[in-house]
Amino acid sequence: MTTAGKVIKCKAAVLWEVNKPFSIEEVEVAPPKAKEVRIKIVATGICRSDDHVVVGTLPQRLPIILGHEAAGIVESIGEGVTSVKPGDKVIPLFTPQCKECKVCKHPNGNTCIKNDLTAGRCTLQDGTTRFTCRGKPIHHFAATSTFTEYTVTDEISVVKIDSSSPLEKVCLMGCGFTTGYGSAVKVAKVTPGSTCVVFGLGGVGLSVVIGCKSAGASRIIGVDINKDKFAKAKEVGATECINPLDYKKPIHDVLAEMTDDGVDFSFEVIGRIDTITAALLSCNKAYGVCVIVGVPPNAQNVSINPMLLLNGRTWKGAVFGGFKGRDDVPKLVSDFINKKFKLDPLITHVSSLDKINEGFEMLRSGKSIRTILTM
Ligand code: COD
Ligand code: ZN
Repeated sequence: MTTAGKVIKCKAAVLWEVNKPFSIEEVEVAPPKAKEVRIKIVATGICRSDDHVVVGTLPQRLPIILGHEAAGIVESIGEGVTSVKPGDKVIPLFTPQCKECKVCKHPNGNTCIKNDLTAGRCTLQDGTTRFTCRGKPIHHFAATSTFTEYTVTDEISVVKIDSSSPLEKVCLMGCGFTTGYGSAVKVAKVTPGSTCVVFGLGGVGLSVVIGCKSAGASRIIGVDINKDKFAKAKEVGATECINPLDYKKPIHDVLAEMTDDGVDFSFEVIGRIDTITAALLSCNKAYGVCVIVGVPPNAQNVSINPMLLLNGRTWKGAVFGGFKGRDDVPKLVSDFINKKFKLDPLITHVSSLDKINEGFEMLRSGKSIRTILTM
């Protein structure tokens, strides 16, 4: 029996209030309107940014269905949708690609003006939601909302991927992997033989390490205050790892000594003011490139002496690894299928949507890299 055109009742994890656990609810998912796509979510990862909403440091409109790192299968499409069809394997995109705005038309821009991360409307493009629970409309997160068996996205926020893709792995291409890997290969443009330092060895930081390695860096130094992250970092390509808590000196001084005056490429993948400054100071003052991947909660400001840049350093930042979602994600998925890199080391836990709260606890305690929830 076809579900197209009908409301689908399914299970979803709803966040009703900040600092409260998710509640597993039956939700109603309305059919897609014009230029929208309804997707059966197969697998979704838990990312730190979802937790930022739970703890209130990334304010969103509540109640909401979070989740933005997923893969699924198109269930039905609205009028005028041409890029995907029912049965296609897809990845929802928290950074859309409308292909019409000034940013999309620029070869180097990827933050499409239609993204909801900065707009914060927590709806689809038409300003309304497709979720209802207990008679109330439920908001969308970053136009993706993947902690649910079915979701609806705008066509600009979804991309078709290879039909042979293992969805329970390539879901990581929806955020963590792409964000980290692209920060190294596309944003920093890491060069063969270079020295890199990565601050923060969570799922995104490890993906930066994978990117540095695949770009041919000869030395990749991982920095984390949790030494339990070091084994995994070395498994994916870090040549050495250091813990700032083991040193009396500032960590950028330690790195300067280790690397004869600073690395070629440094990455901040934590989202803290102090480590953003340390990462900038860790790259060589004449030619170093520092990329900010993490964002400090509540829009805190960083203050620096302009002299830090005057000698020639480059300071950059990007979301989603600088990649254009609809153009680049299918290519990354193909690279994965062709064994250019592995995703398995990033997946430490596999669980079900019902166990979402345990999955978040695991992230908060530092025990997991990525927990994948399967539906
Ligand atoms: N010094 C060194 N390491 C530290 C410190 C510190 N002071 N504090 C924490 N760490 C380590 C932790 O032990 C942990 O290993 C790592 O830093 C952080 O990892 P996770 O698992 O918490 O986070 P990730 O890898 O899932 O995500 C990190 C981001 C920085 C990408 C994320 O939190 C963020 O800031 N996102 C906003 C930017 C963005 O691109 N958003 C779009 C959707 S995600
Ligand atoms: Zn994320």
